[in-house]
Amino acid sequence: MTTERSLVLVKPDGFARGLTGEVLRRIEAKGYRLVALQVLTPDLDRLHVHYEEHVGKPFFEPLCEFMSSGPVTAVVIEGERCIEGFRALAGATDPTAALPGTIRGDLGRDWGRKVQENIVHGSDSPESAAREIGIWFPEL
Ligand code: D4T
Repeated sequence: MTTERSLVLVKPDGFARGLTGEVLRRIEAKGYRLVALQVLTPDLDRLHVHYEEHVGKPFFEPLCEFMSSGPVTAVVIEGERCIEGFRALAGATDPTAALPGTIRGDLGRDWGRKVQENIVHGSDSPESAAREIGIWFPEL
């Protein structure tokens, strides 16, 4: 079986712009299932753990500040190869370079800030997904 779960975040920019429904629509239209969903404003402690691979990089603190600046929607999705599939739906990290047809390519842009505001996060491997789901949904 290749059924997987992935942790998706609609980041504060996507939430504030009213794009949560559009992101969820694309996930469901692709055929993935929603397993859990929560709206919350994450604190810095949680974000420091979530983004621990980026500790020490110049965008780490701006990234954590941005991510704690307002509500996000945290979602666990499920489906065969959904980790890779959601990354394809999301598009490249840089929303200017992200291809049209992707979430970031269609809906994102560069706003000239210290950190890329790129609407969504998606886990990048089964190991990351398991770790991140534990951070955001410890009850699962
Ligand atoms: P996330 O983790 O948010 O899904 O994004 P990616 O997997 O596409 O990108 P990432 O982990 O490499 O980066 C996390 C987050 O930091 C921002 N960022 C990244 C940035 O502002 N400048 C940079 O140079 C990089 C690499 C964007 C996403």
